[in-house]
Amino acid sequence: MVLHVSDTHLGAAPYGLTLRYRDVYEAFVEAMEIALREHVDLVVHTGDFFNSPNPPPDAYMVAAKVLRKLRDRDVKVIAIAGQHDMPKRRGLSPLQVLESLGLLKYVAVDEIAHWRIEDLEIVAVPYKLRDEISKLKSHGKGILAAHLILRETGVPQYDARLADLPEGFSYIALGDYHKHLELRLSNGTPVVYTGSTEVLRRDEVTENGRIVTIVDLSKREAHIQKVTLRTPRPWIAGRFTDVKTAIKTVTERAKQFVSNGLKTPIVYVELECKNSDLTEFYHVMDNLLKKNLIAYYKVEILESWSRDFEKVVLEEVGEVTLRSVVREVVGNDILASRILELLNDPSRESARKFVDEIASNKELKEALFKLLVKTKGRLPTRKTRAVESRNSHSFKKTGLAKFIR
Ligand SMILES: [Mn+2]
Repeated sequence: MVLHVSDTHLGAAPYGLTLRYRDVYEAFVEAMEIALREHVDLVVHTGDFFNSPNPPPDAYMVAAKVLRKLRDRDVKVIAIAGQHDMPKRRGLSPLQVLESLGLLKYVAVDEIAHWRIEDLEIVAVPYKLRDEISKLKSHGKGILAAHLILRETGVPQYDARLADLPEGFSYIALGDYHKHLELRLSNGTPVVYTGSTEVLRRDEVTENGRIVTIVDLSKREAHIQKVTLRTPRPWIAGRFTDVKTAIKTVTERAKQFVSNGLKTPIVYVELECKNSDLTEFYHVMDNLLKKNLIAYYKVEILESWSRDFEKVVLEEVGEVTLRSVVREVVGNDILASRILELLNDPSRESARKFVDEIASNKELKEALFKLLVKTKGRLPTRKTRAVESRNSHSFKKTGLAKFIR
């Protein structure tokens, strides 16, 4: 039996919160303890073990404690480097530190590794070598482990397509994509992103929580079983047009999580409402914090007046480019293109050329004079000001970030 775990990101502190820093460690520990509880022979970690190539000492301590336990029970652990636990320019990966301490035996960082562990053949492809994946082959019962993004995840910048993956393996374990996703090759081989053990960004929140995958390779076909972790902090995320509904939903769901013995949730809501309705919302959230029913809340306010305003402005302005804005403001095509040239190459030499040309060209001189009178030295016109206000007012973020230890 094999436990597939991924993207544990030890040392990460989502939102910069100490609470979340701890959550990341706790989820990792739970995932690894499942390996002991389920008596697996092998743990396959598909990358981003650490959140950075220079993890904090705490991250090493947490990893070492768990890995020692697994080693003592003769559970083998393979780890491949993702982009997070790989130095950007030079030096070792923290995985190699664990390797040199004898805490990890099977590590793939700079090369594609081929191991035979009992009757299993394992090929491990670190992030750095991800483009080589289509060339690989299995000669028996095998696992292919890699850290890369498949097009099938829906992530715009992908590394490979499902169809690029080689056939011949019994199970393909993937990391990098943080949501749990099960795919199959055309011959039926399971291709699994088991997902990260904690939520690092809001768009990683899933309905069914955080998952590790147990793979049974004793039969001809791999049998996979999902195990949901209990330590990851639950989320209440959503968009509401009505404060009363938002309050009701958050309160009910928070109580549910807590009475089920889970951690207090993170609340992240987008509200489309008037400013005046917010006092009540904040009041209730502060109360939930005080009663220890939620851990943290964040609210984004989308005011309805600003949305209408935004629509009008967009229709009026059309496509905005620097060129069109400058032309609009300056009111003279030749002067506009000279100014753009100067912006492109703001050297002393081009400035001198610009001044010389204006001094010798009556039309340009007049255009510049008109511009200075029109704007009294301030350049933006009504339209450009509107674009600026769209950026600075329409999506007003109210970050009342609070959390209780
Ligand atoms: Mn990751």
